[in-house]
Amino acid sequence: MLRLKAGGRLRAAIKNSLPREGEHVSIHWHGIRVPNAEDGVPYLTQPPVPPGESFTYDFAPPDAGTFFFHTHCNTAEQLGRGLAGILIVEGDEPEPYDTERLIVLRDWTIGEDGKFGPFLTSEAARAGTFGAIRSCNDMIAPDIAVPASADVRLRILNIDRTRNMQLGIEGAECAIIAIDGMPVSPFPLKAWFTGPAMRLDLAMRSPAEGRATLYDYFAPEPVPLAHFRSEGPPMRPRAFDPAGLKPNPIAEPDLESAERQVFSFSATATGAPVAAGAAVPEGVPAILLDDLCTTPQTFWAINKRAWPGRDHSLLPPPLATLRRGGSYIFELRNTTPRIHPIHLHGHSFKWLRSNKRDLPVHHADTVLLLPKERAEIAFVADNPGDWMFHCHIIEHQETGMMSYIRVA
Ligand SMILES: [Cu+2]
Repeated sequence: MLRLKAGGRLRAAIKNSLPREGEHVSIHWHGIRVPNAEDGVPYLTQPPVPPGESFTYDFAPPDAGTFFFHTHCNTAEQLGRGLAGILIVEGDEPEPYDTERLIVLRDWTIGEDGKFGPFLTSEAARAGTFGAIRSCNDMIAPDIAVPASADVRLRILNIDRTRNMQLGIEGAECAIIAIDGMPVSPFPLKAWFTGPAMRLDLAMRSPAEGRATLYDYFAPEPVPLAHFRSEGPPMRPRAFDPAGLKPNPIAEPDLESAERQVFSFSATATGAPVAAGAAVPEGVPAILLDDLCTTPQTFWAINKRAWPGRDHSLLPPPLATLRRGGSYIFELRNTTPRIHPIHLHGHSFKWLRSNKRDLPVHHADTVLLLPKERAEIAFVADNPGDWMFHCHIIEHQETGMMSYIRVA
């Protein structure tokens, strides 16, 4: 975990010590509005870092909050094996909480033989490959000590490659205070649906005695992920009234003049790539691969274009080019029966509405699209460069549901 203060600068060198020949790496700073050259996407924003070589990132995060960083190369396997870290930017609390706990949720894909993998399976065509072992802070349902009757800030991160989680806490009062690191006016937590890469900051009033439990309800039976055990004398006798966090300097989109763009997230019918110009069989959606881009398997596409591949080489043209400083409304249409957490690099957007759910307006960098959902987000395209726009179920990303947006 890296912690720095808002306004501070991060200089971080990555050294590739991976043993496998050709296994290159990079670091993507998820949710941080970095300059494009620091965004850590091989071929798109930087050359990949081959074994034995180094690369130094240098930027000042403009926003406080809960973020993470991860490799953006061969992501299914590298993230699967654990190449990720947490980045906390401090400075958003007008008054400090009594204490804070980090809650990092993920699966581990480990077979009965005790070995990692496989990380990319035919499940890529469906929900993706789930790990056999679920963890919180690399432990199974740990017991986490907290002071009794205290206001505890929980920084919860879903850094799994595949798993969507409906998070809720039983045994304690909780309010959501930030989503994807971006503050919201506190509102009571009932349950909140998170996909891979999404974060949730909670204020929790710990119980006077006993314990509270964090559950994932998106399962046949609720799965306990962590327990919070109260210790010591009660700290706060008064009613729970959590303080909000300071807002981050996100530009406000002008919805009146915003240009609307529609993005359709779809599946291929056959799982086979269709080369550009090739005859498309009747009844099969035309998934056009860019000429240079070939892969054995393509299951997913954005606006009927697939850019598959584990290493992001063979760049297609951008999916869309936005005018720098312009306001945009993206309408995101999920035409599939699967859930897709759609992530845009370099920007924090505003959730506006959906045809399926009534969520409070909030900022985010990843939007969870439910099956057949149409959601609208808005933002100012104020960060110039080429920005990845992809599903964060990594197997969906690596089999086609990946593209990029140019801000010029
Ligand atoms: Cu997906």
